[in-house]
Amino acid sequence: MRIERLQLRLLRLPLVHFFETSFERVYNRTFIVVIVTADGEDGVGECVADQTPYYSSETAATAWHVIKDFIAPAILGRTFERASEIFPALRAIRGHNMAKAAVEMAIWDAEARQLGVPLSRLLGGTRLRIESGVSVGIQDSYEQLADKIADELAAGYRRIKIKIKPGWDVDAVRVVRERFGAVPLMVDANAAYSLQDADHLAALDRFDLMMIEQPLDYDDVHDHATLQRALRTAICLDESIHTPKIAREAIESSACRVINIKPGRLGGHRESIRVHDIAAAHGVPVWHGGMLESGIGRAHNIHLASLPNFTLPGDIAASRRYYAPDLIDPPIEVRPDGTIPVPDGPGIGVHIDWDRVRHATLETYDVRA
Ligand code: OSB
Ligand code: MG
Repeated sequence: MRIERLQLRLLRLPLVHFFETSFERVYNRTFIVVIVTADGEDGVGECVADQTPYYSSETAATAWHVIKDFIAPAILGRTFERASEIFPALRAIRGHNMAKAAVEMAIWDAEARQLGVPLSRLLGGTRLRIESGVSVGIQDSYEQLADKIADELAAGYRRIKIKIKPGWDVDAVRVVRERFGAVPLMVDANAAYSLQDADHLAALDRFDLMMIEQPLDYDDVHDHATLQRALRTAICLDESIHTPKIAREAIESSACRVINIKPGRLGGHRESIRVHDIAAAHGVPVWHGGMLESGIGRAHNIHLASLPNFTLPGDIAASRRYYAPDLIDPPIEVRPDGTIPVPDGPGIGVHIDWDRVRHATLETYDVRA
């Protein structure tokens, strides 16, 4: 595959409902869509870097800069046998996994389209549908939280994750348990606590949660191992796991019993598969996270989540929870049984509505070999 052309589009889309984590409340998403042309075939990827550096150090602006000034020159005009060669070819660029992932994933899409196969086949996926869960943000009141969860359960979702932060944690979980009983439930703290909160977090143990996601610092492994020894509830790491090496260290030091895989955080599909395989070899289950992607990124996620060790429901939900309309038509829908079928057309297998993409575009960049 000769990499012939790379296009960037900076888009802004309003969210259907605001989304609040321990670090911020957002009402819209500003993100980059990448289109790579290889041997005459276009592939599309979405960059999950946000406007703010609060989830990770990358932002849409840093990703734009790194793709334009470093990634594009490193791959344009070069020939690769497979998309799996892209991440290693970018080794000289340290970090910037979200920027790398957007380009790498577009090239996986292009390769799958050239071969005329669904992306899931190329990635090694084994399932035809994936199990879907939802991530419910911090709300204005516990009543609003309970109302949202009631809607999600009625739609069929197979597990509920609620965001927590100091002041919105044990009581929020209690409200959910009292109202909804033994539904599969977990919490995500997005790094809002420290080891000094260990006793407070242990108060969550009696609610029989599936796991607590990233309670401690965004780059921490060691303190999570200490905390895991003090908790009955399983720890899942998200932010901390940005390389396969750290995934191995986290598993071997028992800092977590579950891993959240997000290809944006890891640098794309290749590195995600490596983390998936390391976890599988250690008997550690993984699930697929989400970053409020449009249908483009969401479609990539669905294909990746079809690999065998994604044994827990992920944060991959229907388009209508995020964007109305989505950038893809038809949108992604969840079946009443809480599953999403893996698209079976070539590549990511969804139809992009380019008029909607153009309408949401703030800025473009286009470069050829
Ligand atoms: O920590 O998983 C997270 C969204 C933005 C940033 C970080 C996270 C999230 C989510 C939302 O939890 C998942 C989704 O529905 O896309
Ligand atoms: Mg998370």
